[in-house]
Amino acid sequence: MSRSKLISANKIRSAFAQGLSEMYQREVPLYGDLLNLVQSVNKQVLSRHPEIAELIATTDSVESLSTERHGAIRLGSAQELFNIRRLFAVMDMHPVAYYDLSAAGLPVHSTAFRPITLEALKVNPFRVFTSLLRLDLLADTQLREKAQDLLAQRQIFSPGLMKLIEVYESNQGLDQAQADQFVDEALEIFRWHKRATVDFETYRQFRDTHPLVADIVCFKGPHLNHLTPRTLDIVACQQAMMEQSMNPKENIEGPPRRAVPILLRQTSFKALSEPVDFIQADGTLKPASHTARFGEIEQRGMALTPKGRQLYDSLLLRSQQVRLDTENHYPDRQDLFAEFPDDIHELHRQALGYFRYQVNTDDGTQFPANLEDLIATGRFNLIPLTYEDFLPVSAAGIFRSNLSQNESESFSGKSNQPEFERDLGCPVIKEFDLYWSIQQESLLTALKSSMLAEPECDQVMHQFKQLYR
Ligand code: OOG
Ligand code: NI
Repeated sequence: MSRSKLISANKIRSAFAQGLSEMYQREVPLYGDLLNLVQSVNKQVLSRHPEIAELIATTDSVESLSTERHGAIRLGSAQELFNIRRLFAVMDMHPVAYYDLSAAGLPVHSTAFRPITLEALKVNPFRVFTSLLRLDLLADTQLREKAQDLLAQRQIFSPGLMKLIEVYESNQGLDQAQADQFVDEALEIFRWHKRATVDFETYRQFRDTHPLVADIVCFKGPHLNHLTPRTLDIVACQQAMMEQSMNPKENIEGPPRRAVPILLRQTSFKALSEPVDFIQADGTLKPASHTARFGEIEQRGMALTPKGRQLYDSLLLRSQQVRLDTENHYPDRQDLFAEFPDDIHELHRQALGYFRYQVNTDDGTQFPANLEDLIATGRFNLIPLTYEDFLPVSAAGIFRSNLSQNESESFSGKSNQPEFERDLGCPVIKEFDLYWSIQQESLLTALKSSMLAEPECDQVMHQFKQLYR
């Protein structure tokens, strides 16, 4: 096959994300309303702050500002996880980070499939938060076996789709017709099925164990459970969701509002109760309902280093303590987070966040052979790297406010990354390594165009490595 006919993975990912968005808007009309709300808030922000549009254009495009940034599914078996990795690879989406949700009492562990280069992220950053059920955490052996049987019987990948994945793996690409068919068949995996694969009593047993277990094992496939567009003002969106009676969750997950936004802030409208038909032993259908699907929004800030993340986690823990002590759902976290530096230069000086260095060649002064001075003199501009991953505490908050009932069981297990990676078929990529490499690469490029001599460049690189280890 001639390579020129191959379609770029970025294009396939964009078509897939677009297809998912259209399908989900048809399936969950309230999600379409949320998209409109986000678009209109984003428009208002841009008209009030034209400088934001300029900033966005450096890492993203203003036209695709309000399109989806992520979605989420929950898988049932090792085989499903293994094949979904192969499927996402076709779209240049790779498993980054391991999230242990058992720490939050949920019987799943997760990763996110996402593009990993700045170029691919800029074209379309769409990613899928993907969880795998941990049957090993179910105490009831009979139920566990029943779940295993049900999951073994279902086939979420069509034979045609598996064929296309194999074609991709041997040719390192798909042509236009193959890519179109791939997107169509991949979308089927994420589709909602109104008819459950079990009778109501079986569903109820699983739901009583944990609503997540029922959501995963009682259906024909791992229906998409939410999509998430990007907002420029999450507080305004939360307010608008309230005004439009969209039933948003009570609080915004993640850090408070800051001058230099960090990590990820998220909120959602709560999951809807939707009609489902259960197939009874006598072959009749029993109409009932199931609660799983919702619509979410996100606002991303700067990626933090392990040191920055540690500081964030400790402040978050403290704010949760305050919330418990005062029984206040809305403690003023702005105060608590005051300890976290909120100035770009300070964040760099303390190596709390990741950046790109951008050379400023405008003025003719010397380039100092020192990283600090290069920044202080304005020869190097600091551009924060956007956080492209997820936050387990926030994810648990999102999961929890979207379950139909209070969990009847809390699953405490050990984190089991080795098992997850065995099921996945490869190790997950370490998110910190990705950010670090992007920063280092940008420093190399900046130094090359800096007119500094080679030993001086080496010295600056050494200083960077000392600072960011
Ligand atoms: C995934 C929840 C995690 C997020 O944005 O943190 C997530 C789920 O409910 O399956 O999507
Ligand atoms: Ni989400």
